[in-house]
Amino acid sequence: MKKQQEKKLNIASKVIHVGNSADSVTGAIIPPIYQTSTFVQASPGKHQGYEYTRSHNPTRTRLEECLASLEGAKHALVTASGLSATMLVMHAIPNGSTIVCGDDVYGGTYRLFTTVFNHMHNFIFVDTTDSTKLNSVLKEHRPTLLWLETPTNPTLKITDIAKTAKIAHQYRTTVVVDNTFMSPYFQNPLTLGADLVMHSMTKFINGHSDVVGGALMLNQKPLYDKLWALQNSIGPCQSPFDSWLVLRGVKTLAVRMEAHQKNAIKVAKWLETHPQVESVVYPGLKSHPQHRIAKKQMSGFGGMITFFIKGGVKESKRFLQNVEIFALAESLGGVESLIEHPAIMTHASVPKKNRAELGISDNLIRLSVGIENIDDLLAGLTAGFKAAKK
Ligand code: P1T
Repeated sequence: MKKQQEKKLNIASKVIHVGNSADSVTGAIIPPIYQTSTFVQASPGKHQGYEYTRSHNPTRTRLEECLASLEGAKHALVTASGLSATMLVMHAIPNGSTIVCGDDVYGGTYRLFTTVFNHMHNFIFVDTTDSTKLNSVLKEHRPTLLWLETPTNPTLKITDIAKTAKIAHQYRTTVVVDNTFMSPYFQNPLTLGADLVMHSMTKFINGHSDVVGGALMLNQKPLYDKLWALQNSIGPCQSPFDSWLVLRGVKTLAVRMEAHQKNAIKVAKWLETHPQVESVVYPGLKSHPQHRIAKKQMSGFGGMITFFIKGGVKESKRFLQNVEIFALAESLGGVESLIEHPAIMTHASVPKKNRAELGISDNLIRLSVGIENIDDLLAGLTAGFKAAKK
């Protein structure tokens, strides 16, 4: 598809058509999986653009074309996991860089920064929703990078991307946004002023809980070239089959995100009135502290909900062991509803003291609301609440 034609498409059409043109050799409507490690050359150095799958693979190229278009980016790089995408960014900046990072990020990102890249860079964790505090930290440290996750995992705090990018750029700080929770369907950080977008494709982009993958989308060619060279040198590339599965999964991103959101709004409102619930955090609720910013920068509120059950770890565990339909598992963003306990599961690597400061308490439960029937979901949650009361 021509770039001009592609740009005019709505995202619901882009997910289906960009990177998905029919196979030029056979006419197959579905692109082939180039399940190959290497490519035959006519003479040394004379090839058709592909040499070795760690460097490039035609199936992955198609996915990269599609993903770049979804985030309105010139370039996309697909990686073996979300964390390996983050790793490439850490290697792309000079040794000894200062990175200011949101204080509530996915536990694995926190672990990567504080136990692996702490030997290479200096990390400062701040509440990025507090723009006055953030401004003074940026002014004092003039960091190379600002790492934002918005909404955050798991407390769903929202940072004003446009406002924050403007402040950060005054100090020549590159702004990265982990856009995993919203997916490119509900939020496009590059258009809001960010420099680099990172995704765990494992989640909403693929949407079917059968692939682990990551992606980086950006406009700056020199940074893209550096990231690609690092990927080629270090090796965290995605397999052709996994890229093909994501190309297939992403086609329904628009309908899935609408369905996730429709169910999540109903679940969040239902939880708000439930006698066994202390409080509910969902960007679409008026009670969310950054609901106004959410409405401004996101075109929807997504499928992630965090709530505090009345009681402590005992009630949480009884609820989680007895809830129906929702599967007790790490991860999110698949068509099936998932539920988990961040303090014990996804954020166990965040020190207890930090968890307490962030409000990741023993009665905090995170839901990834799937696209099943809403009545079945509410009945499944009711089973958990009944058991928690006993
Ligand atoms: O799992 P991986 O594809 O490597 O992506 C890591 C990652 C990065 N950023 C965010 C916001 C994430 O939520 C994740 C992975 N998160 C989970 C596995 C989870 O259950 O929260």
